[in-house]
Amino acid sequence: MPRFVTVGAAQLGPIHRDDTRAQVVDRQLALMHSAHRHGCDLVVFPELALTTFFPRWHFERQQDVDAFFEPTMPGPDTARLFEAARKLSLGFYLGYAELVVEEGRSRHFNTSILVDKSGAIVGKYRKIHLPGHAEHEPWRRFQHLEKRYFERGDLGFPVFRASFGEGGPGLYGMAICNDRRWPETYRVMGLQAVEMVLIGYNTPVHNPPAPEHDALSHFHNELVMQAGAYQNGTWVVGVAKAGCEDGVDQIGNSIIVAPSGEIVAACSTTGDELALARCDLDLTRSFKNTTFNFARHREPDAYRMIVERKGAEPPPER
Ligand code: CDV
Repeated sequence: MPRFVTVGAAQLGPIHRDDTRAQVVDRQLALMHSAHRHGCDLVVFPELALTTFFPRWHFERQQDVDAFFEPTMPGPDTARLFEAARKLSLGFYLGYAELVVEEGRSRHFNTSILVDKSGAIVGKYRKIHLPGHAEHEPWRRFQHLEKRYFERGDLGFPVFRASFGEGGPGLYGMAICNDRRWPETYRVMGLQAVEMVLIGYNTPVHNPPAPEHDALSHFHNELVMQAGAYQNGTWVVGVAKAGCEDGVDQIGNSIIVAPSGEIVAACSTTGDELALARCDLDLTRSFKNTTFNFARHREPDAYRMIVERKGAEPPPER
């Protein structure tokens, strides 16, 4: 029996610093209701989907940083999302800033969760590729202090077996924003036979260290997700928090990519918007079983440098 999942890319427009969690959750619920009316089984929200993208500011006091974090999930405001999941029989991916106390130590992660149609958390991922910088750099028009405010994720790139659509469970993975630019992200999940990778992001149009890339931001966004999908024979759903947020323009360009690498649905605004696709999880097979039959064609012995070496080193001069 074919396995179909109708997935909604639930793009959010800007969330400003003064917006409350309750206001944001209201907007997310409106997208969930719309997704339900359109027959979705699963909706994907962006990275850090409950607040403004706070790493753009340098805060002196930790309490000002912690105000953007969720110490519980579900929490007082987000509980309504889990209730809606149950009531509408609609799963969701949500990105948020996670504050957890472990062995008496506060830990901060840039996290996403996968929630099933019964409102249960069935997967968690903590962002591994943290871009930006750790110290205040006043020359920038805005900061990108992810390396200061978050620890590197400690859960690897797990793949979860979960049921959202018709015909049986599928294999789902998660990544967050900058992760989507790295082929290793998709390949580690590809090696677990992933069938759909869910990715939320916040991508400023302007890249302070390399402004010459600004005009290519949509091209690069599509390039990496289309390549990741095709090279691993998987669906990829990339979802933005878009528009002019607290004075910084962020790209939209939320897309759903088929295992062929083709974009099959896309948002066209930079506001709250839903793009959706009915995804046949078994479309992955013709890629996983032929060109990208890993067991047959990969040559891991020739790739050792990928895990043994971190930075690029030119060969010695003769
Ligand atoms: N939130 C992000 O990870 N943003 C990065 C920016 C800084 C380049 C991205 O890769 O989109």
